[in-house]
Amino acid sequence: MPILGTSLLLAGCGGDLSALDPAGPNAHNVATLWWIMLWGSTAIFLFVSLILCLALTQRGQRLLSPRWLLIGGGLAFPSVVLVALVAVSLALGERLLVYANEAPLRIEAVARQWQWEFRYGDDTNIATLDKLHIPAGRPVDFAVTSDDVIHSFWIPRLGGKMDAIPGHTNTIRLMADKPGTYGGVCAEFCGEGHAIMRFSVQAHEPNEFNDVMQQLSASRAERQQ
Ligand SMILES: [Cu+2]
Repeated sequence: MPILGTSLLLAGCGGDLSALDPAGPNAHNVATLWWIMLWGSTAIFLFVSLILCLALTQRGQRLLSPRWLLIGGGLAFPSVVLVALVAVSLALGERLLVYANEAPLRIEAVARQWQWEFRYGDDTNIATLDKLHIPAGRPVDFAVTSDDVIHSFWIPRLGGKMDAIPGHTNTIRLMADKPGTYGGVCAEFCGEGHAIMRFSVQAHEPNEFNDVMQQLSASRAERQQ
């Protein structure tokens, strides 16, 4: 029954904003750490519950001396758990910078109340609003900044968040494993329109991505005429 309950609960963890449904290497590392922490904390909770049950049912009998309870439960146990957790998170954190054969693409992500503007490459004038196009299988360096207040750039299925700070540029490298549509949000409260400050991400096959860039460039040139 608990397993069925857990499965039903986790069935609600899908969707295009779910960090538990990773679609890129960064997000895989984040999700792995999340699962390790979930199962680790479950094991600790069950262990402590067992000790509590023993204490309540075996009244009058001393299973461990207070000295050993303090050293084992107060020092050794948390030290082992915390050192293991730090080691795993450092190892996973080291793998957050994705390397691939191809050089990363650079896209500027500019936040403002309450929309996202994406500017592609240094030498193009191509920009899109609330719709981000990326090539699948190639790392992308997002140069994240803001025009007004602090926002936060987050594509949960591709990786962690990055603050968008006015007058400052932060860079985060993300990659989509395969073509698809993913959701993006502002993850920092930024005013009354914060809840609707969403964008969609379309990851294309590399050739298709180049076609989209050419189409955007052509329609921009047309508009300027
Ligand atoms: Cu916001």
